[in-house]
Amino acid sequence: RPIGLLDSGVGGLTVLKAVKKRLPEESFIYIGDTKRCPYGNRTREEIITYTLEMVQFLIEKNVKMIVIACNTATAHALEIVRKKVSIPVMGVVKPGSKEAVGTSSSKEIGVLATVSTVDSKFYDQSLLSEDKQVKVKSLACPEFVDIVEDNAYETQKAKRMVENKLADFKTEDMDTVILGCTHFPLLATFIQETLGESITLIDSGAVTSNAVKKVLLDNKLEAKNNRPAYMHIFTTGPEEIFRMIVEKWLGTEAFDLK
Ligand code: DGN
Repeated sequence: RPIGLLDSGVGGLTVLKAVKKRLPEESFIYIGDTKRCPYGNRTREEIITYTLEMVQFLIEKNVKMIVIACNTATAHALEIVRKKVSIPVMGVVKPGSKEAVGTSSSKEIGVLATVSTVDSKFYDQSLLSEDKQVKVKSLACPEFVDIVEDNAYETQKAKRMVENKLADFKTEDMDTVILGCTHFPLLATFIQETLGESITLIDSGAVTSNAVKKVLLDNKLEAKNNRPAYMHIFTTGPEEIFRMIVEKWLGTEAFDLK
């Protein structure tokens, strides 16, 4: 059975790529809710409803576990989804928080996320539950999501936008910044250039792959090696831009877009 991943759009592909690399023998079903993206400015109720719809879709595809590859959906719906389904469900906030607290020496950590994730204070709680001494500074960057969904994340316009947005973000002691939205790793080069080499960026997708591996092992759900792995990718929105981003990010041969 495949692993299911969901996101509001293309952002969760950054998680899919990392998990696929870590677990090449596994099969994957991905659903991006491009039609209703961005989730970042929506109400909690909307985010919960849409997330549950995608969960239902994945359950119908007979997935063996679900990764909510969206920080906004994780912040609002993780616990609700866990209560609804009988397979393991994980989000991206806890793995990212753990890694950030482990990485930071100063314990002053930045979080870049959507408006809704920042307002939920889910990262603050998650980071503080790892270490009570942590100081958190968050910034909502909704415009980063739009530029990624428009497939314009490698342009000069994107670079300038990141530079302007993050010009005053860093504090003197901050040494670690969480990319608290799964769209943001696509802008990681510009974010790193702007914040400078003294900052370690935490890509929650990359660290989530280790947590996925652990869940599979703990629940004896690893793929048996006797079937070829596949990657089926679905979008609720128009296919064209989605396909270009998938191809650029995952490679042309690797997937099957539905
Ligand atoms: N990719 C989503 C996240 O990680 O929060 C949110 C993007 C959005 O829908 N605004």
